[in-house]
Amino acid sequence: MIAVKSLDVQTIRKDFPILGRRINGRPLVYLDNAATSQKPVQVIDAISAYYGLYNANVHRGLHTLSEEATVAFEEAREKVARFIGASDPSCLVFTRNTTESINLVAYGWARKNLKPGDVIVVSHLEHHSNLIPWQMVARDTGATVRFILLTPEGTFDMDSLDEALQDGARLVSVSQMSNALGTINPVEEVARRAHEAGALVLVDGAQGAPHLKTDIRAMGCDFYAFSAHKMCGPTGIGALYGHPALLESMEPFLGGGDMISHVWFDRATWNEVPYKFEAGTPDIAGAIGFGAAVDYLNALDMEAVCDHEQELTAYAVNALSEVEGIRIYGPKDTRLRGGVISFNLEGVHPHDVSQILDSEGVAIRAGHHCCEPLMRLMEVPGTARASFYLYNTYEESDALVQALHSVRKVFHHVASGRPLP
Ligand code: 7TS
Repeated sequence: MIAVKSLDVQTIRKDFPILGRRINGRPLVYLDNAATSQKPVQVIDAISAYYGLYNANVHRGLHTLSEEATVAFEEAREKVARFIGASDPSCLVFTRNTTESINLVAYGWARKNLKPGDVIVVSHLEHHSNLIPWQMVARDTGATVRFILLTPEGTFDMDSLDEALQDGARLVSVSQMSNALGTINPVEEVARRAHEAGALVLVDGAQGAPHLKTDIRAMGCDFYAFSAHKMCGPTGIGALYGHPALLESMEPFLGGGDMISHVWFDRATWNEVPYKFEAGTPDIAGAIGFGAAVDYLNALDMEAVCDHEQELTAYAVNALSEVEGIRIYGPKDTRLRGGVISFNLEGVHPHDVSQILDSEGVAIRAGHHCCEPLMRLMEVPGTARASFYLYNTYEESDALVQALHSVRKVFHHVASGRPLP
């Protein structure tokens, strides 16, 4: 596959100061991007400029600084909305992260609308943040949660979606891409079938927005949840896109300043969307940093980002397959997966893999990746997970493979009882 516009990774790397670090005497190889991405200097500078030059609260003061901060905050909303293909920025609510965005739908829409007999459909590979809120809604409303099952390779079994959609489905909530297996899910087709059955669709874009060119209109979802920190932006800020009519009809999640229109001692009326859902002083610096992050990604071109990651992943999967005793999870066809590779080494706990890799400067994540039920299905305590982003190189993939050979060597010696050379 030839990239429309290929990434100049060496130049990109210069934008990320942290990538110059050495860890345990080795150059940092950061392969924990599914947990959070690193931040380019453009984002760090945008946040610093806000605090250093025009720090003020938004939407209230009539002084110059407050006006400047408000303009920057609202411009960020426009940029982020445009980034996911939403034409109307008022449909984009700033939240703390994907988790809060999903909870906003759970509190603002689901608790108000669901009743016994209603069904919420999620898949077996969801992150806890797209499972627990629905378990809680089910507990509080009497609705039930049904599941899309997985094929042995970790893709959606679409027949099980059709079954789950029968009788009472009101909401289907699925991830665009799995953080545990890397599977890119067919969200457009899920949305089509869900809508045919009369259900709304929420897409958890935590792993989608950072890595895949995303257009919520083409996807056909009613809600889209994502976090800035996985896409070059700061922590503490995320967003929920909602269909305008749905946001209008929803109850606020938090009450307080900014979310009201008028207040009496015994009642209040709500501000317009999206402010109705943004009680209290927002993360102004975070929103401005989020805007700078999408500027950065737009300048690179998301199709080029996606192509780079898929090519790098195909290369890495191929090289990793040569490591003795490795088991790689998720789809074999690398066109069906993003830059996440979950694996286990026979006889070695994933925590030990991660620790030995760290001693060689390679940062990966090990554990259940907030997908404990999926790990139980897979009958593993957890996996080791390498996850790529736009600044990762083929040499870094080689360093990962090299470090895994070291892991094998250490454990081979431990198993044989011989001292390490
Ligand atoms: N959904 C998916 C698919 C995710 O990967 C994550 C975070 C979330 C939701 C929650 O995002 P948050 O920003 O609200 O925390 N995933 C991971 C991970 O894989 N390792 O650390 C966090």
